[in-house]
Amino acid sequence: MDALNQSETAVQSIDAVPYPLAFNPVTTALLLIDMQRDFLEPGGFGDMLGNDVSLLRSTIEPCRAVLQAARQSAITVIHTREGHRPDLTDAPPSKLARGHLETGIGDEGPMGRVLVRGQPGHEIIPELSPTDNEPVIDKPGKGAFYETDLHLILQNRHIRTLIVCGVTTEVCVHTTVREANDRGYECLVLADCVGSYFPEFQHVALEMIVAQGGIFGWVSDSKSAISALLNQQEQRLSIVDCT
Ligand code: C5J
Repeated sequence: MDALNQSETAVQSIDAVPYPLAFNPVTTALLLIDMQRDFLEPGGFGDMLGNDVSLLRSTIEPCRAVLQAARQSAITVIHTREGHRPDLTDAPPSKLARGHLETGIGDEGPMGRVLVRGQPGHEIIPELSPTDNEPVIDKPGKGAFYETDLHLILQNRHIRTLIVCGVTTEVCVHTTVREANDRGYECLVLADCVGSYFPEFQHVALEMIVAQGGIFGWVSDSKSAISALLNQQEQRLSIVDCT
């Protein structure tokens, strides 16, 4: 048996609610959703809407630690960004009009045009910058599967399990987890790696995922995920050493 085939049999388990999740690192990806300056930094879109960005910024350090463990264990890492073409032709008029905002999508703000691709605010925060081999999915909607090639990329890599981090919990994380669930993926959401501007939404959104035996997936935390990822990596290395 070669190292890859052996690693394919190396199913691991992550402590989670409602019960431990079995995963195979070869068919698992870390999905980091919309960790963009527009949502997380002072002067970004979220801040301009009057939100307290510190509630989202508390996810940065746990996300950074999980990203590091994912890179170390060589699992697939994928980032997403919510945003639009500069001419806004991919933004539904309803999305542009909603909220009657003084500074809305496409308007000039302190970090350039709000949620427009190529603008400073649209970038992923420097703490979690993607590397060249980590696909970045530009999505026009809340869900990462809507009008993107995410499903194709995951299928090409035989991915079945998604470890999900990002913002915001009840909007783009939830929409993506629901989309993924309907497409047959198993989703593990890390509670300290997802953030909401509304503490009550954070709590309820996580409860909704695990209700009824895990109707949309599993919830765990960064510590458990890191421990499972690094543990499987050690085991794979020891198998390779023995060959
Ligand atoms: C929002 C997102 N909240 N990434 N986007 O508009 O959750």
